[in-house]
Amino acid sequence: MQKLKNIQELKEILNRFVSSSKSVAIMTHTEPDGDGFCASLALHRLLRHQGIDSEIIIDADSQLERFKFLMNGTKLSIFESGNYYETLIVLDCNSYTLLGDRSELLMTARKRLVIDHHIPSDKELDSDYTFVDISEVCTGSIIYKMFKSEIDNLPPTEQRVIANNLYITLINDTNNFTNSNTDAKSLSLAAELVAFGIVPSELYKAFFLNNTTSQMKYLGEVLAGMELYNDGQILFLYSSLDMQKRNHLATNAISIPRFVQGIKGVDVIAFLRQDDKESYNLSLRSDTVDVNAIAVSYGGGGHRKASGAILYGELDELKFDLISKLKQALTQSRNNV
Ligand SMILES: [Mn+2]
Repeated sequence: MQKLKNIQELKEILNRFVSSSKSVAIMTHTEPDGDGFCASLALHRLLRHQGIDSEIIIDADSQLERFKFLMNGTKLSIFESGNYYETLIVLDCNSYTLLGDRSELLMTARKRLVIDHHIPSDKELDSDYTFVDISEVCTGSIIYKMFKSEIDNLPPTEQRVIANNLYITLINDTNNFTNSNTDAKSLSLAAELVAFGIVPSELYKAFFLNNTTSQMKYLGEVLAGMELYNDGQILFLYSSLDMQKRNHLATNAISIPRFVQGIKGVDVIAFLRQDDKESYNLSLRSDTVDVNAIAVSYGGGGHRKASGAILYGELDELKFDLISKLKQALTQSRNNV
């Protein structure tokens, strides 16, 4: 695997791969978010303008309802075992756990390229080329830098379609410019995208506020079960399969941690969501503790301040282990000050 050092190198490899391939597939992590999925939509569209047909490969159970207003007729391909693509581009993901069954496509593809901004784990994806820049605010920002001049030369309506997608990647990963990765660079990118004629207030409403009443009821149930540990420094939230069923929701219908960020006195947020009898999805958020390290200890990962993992086992044991790890991390971070 060769690591690409800059956007120029990345663009050269991408162009070489797509222009010499009979089939090109794009994919992102499971439970697609506004960054991975909308970066895929943008790349797919930009390639089409270069005369390259590509397919966005999703899992059969992907929840993509909230991205509908951004699709503009883009057809998605549902993964089937045995499918083959000559070129495979993986966005916003560099881990087998987060790729799930679609990892299989990496084994047969002839040209593989990974583009990501997460902290690399010790088990990175097997790829021919990898571009990882953890200083990038979102994967959409990397796509924008690669295709800036092409976007400038598109007709205004097309510019807006792509800018809408890229703006979502940005507000997803900055939590609408409230996370600590909000800085001059990310705001400049926002300004450049808005200059194409997109409307930030509409995109914010459509992407962040557009929850259904069932989703809000479910959120209420999860919030009502809030538990605090370590003198209120650790905020623990839990969602059972029953809560989702009662509210007729699919697993990742709403992002919960967003709603409890910034609570007074809280240093770490842990959200444990039951996905199966003995399988749980963990989301961690913190400004003081390196939650990537904790997620890595469970085979997951992400960013220093936001990360996740999948946990298997019995709830009480998992919870006890998690809270102990978080307490330890808090003690360590206090000692380092
Ligand atoms: Mn991202």
